[in-house]
Amino acid sequence: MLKKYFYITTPIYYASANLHIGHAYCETIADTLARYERLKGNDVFFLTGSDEHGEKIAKNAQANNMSPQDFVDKIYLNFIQNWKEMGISFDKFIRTSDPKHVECVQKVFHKLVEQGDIYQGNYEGWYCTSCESFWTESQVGENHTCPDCGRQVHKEAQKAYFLNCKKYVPQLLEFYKSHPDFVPGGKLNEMLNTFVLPGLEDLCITRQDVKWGIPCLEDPDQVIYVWIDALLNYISALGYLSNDDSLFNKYWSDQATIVQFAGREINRFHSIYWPILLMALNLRLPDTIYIHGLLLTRSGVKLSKSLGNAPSPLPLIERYSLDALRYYMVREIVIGEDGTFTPKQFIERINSDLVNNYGNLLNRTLNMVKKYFNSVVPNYKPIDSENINKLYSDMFKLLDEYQNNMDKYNLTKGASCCMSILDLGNKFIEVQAPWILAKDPNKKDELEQSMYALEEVLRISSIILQPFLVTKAKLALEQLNVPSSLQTYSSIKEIGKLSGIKNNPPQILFPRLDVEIETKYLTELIDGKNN
Ligand code: ME8
Repeated sequence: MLKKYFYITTPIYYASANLHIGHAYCETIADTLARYERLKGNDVFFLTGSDEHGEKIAKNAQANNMSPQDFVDKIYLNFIQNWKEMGISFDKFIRTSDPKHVECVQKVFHKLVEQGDIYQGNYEGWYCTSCESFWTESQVGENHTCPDCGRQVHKEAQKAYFLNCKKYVPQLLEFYKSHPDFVPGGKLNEMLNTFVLPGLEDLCITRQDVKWGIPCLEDPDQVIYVWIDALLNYISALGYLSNDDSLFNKYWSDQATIVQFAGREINRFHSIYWPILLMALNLRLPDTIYIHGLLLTRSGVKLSKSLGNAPSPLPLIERYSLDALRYYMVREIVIGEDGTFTPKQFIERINSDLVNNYGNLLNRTLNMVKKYFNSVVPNYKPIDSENINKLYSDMFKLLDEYQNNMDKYNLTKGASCCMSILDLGNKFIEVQAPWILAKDPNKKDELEQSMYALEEVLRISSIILQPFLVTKAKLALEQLNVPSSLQTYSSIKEIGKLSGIKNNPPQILFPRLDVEIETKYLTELIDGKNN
């Protein structure tokens, strides 16, 4: 298979508080894709980081009696720790207070001033301090509230620099038209209808009274708007405009597939201003900006650090395992849509998919192979058995379906295809009833090939479950004792090579959860945070 280059990014997280399960969701889906592409043998560069400037962060630092830099240095360590515990396999963590990033942003600013895309003017408008966003009269409506967070906005007037967005609207519209999958799932329409088609305003990209930000070298009174600073992380992280731009040339090139994830509340910045910035810099645009949904409380409010209603993922990992939490997020929360972390659903999903479907199939298969064949996988040979042949052909169909879905970033359906393959295995056991075959010497071949087929079902499903179950799928492959050459994606359809392998002793992958006890525990944990 031809190796492809993938550049996958998550938004960078505001360094203002502890991470919560909403952030963990965003990071998990991007990480799942990164692991899937690596599994396929592709060359992936996966970026995440922290957004460390702006008024909000300066205020938080002050409230903690710290300098902004000391404050973000501490938060950054906390982020790294959290992502390690979540199994996030990033290749680089970018910080916007990194001098290399600062230099890149200043160079971009200068370049755009030189070429006339940034100009000086006066800004008067409605400002939301919490979102650090300016809004127009029509956007704030009669009640003067922020369209993003609903908080009260106030009027601000100041000398400022503007990005000439209007100039790029025709090019932007042309790009949207010729790249219908740029922002998939119909997520572009709202942006088009609300912001672009009514007449996009030029964006105010400096702030006069904010001190904690990247200084604007053209004007010592100003700092660069936090969103311009933040968006540029995606290319500064690769060394754009630096002495070493080798990563940039590799991953921001036409040979790479660029996939960027962002939550729906920051869609506007990613699908409008980010492309405009790239167009102004004469750089290629990403292949896909994937706008994901948000985790909400049961009363429909966004889980958010500023509202203080969001639990940390860490106690959930400690009690239920990393894989259980990651799997639930990808499988249960339909990608692209909003979702709610629901205790009972969580427990039931883990029990039905991971304990019953996966863990049980593994356990039953290993025990039967132990009982009938002393744990040695029988030799493979094709036989004329309708059930066995159907099992293989149904499994191959699902494997193609898995790949089609994963290639379109439909991770929820990808996970569900893995479960359907395991379902096939479980139903096959019921239909074949190996315990009956074992009593009939004429059915020796059928018994051997049934056990052989189950070993393949488990090998194949464990390989493709790895992007979701980052530790347990590997453990299953170890219990099966699959050689590493047969754990690869390229070997996935190579049926027949497990003959003679001795399975290792079975061990429980996922312990069964008591629905009542665990639902109560989780409800208390979440209700402590949630209303
Ligand atoms: O937006 N459910 O930072 P952030 C799902 N720094 N995803 C959620 C969520 C929830 N309840 N709450 C937050 C920022 N997120 C900027 C980004 S990028 C150049 C700058 C997601 O810390 C949110 O949608 O508020 C976003 O994608 C990410 O977490 C970071 O949010």
